[in-house]
Amino acid sequence: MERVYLRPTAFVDSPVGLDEAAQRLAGGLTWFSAVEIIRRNGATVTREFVPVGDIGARLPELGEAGGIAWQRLTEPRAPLPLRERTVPLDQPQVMGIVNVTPDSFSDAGKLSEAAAAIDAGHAMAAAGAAIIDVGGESTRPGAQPVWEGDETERVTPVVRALATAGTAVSVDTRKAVVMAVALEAGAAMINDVSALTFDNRSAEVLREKTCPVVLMHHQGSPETMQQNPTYDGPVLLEVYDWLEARIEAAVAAGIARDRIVIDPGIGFGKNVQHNLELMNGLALFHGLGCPLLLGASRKRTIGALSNEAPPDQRLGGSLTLALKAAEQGAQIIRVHDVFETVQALRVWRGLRDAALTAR
Ligand code: 9MG
Repeated sequence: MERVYLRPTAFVDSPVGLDEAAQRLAGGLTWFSAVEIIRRNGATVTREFVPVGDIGARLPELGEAGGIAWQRLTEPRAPLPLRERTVPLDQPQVMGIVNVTPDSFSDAGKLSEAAAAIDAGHAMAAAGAAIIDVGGESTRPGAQPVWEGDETERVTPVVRALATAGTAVSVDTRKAVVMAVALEAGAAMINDVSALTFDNRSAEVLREKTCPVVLMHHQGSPETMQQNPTYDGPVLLEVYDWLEARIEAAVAAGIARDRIVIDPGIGFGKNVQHNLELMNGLALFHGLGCPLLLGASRKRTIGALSNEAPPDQRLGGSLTLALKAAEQGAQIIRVHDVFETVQALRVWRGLRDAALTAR
């Protein structure tokens, strides 16, 4: 059976003077003037570039799925409700990464790790992060799983302290127990890199709540995912279909679609070429109708393209990918270097505002 995908492309600085020739992407700060219509039938994939002004006439032949994708590409995303905060999604927002992973097993070590994580979270919020993502289990390639009791013990004090200070906190976990305890402690959002596939009790926990949840694409588990990842077809379409299926599964489990944030999962079961293809094609994912989160900060692809620079020397590449994501309408960008990313996005936004007003 043929599948149709619509990828917004040919981004323009401003729609002024273009009338119907440019469309605003998902109510954000970018406009696109062409669509790549991708058709996939088994192993056959065809691609065609169509000006936005001609899409209306082409919709009947694109079927119901094409019509729905077109509507989703162009309708604004609602602001993200995060307890007492509401984060607007008409511009890219920064999510700061706070890892609470121990290097000591003494009680003093645990306390100082929590204190350092809390300080880091406050500093990121002050630097302009709209959300702080707190994680107690590393999901890096090769990382070993952590017992849920340890993970809960690591993240809970950090979540409680940041939430009490009025910060919107997300919790990066694959485990239902950790989700439940963190939400009780004040977390406003769940970031599950397994997209609710790791723990079959997660959907049950989330069904009873109203918080947003990130469903991220991955292939394999952190221990093995980077051992020669392969895909049956174009990675962009494979990830799109997988995310669509996970959205449907979450909705069927009682999690409303408007609570779901999607993420293509850069580096999770992907080689460098896969990651770059996903970055180049990111705007496609708006066709799923959910806010789009992108996490590429300090990832290996950057090292691979810069003489194997270590993670702490990947700021330039991280900023490049953050801007690439913003350019394609990603609503949430997950980063380590909050101050620098916020600054980059503010300058990017200044450029866009100037393009809108200069005539
Ligand atoms: C926890 N974590 C590590 N990388 C990530 C990414 O790219 N996206 C999300 N949502 N979480 C991530």
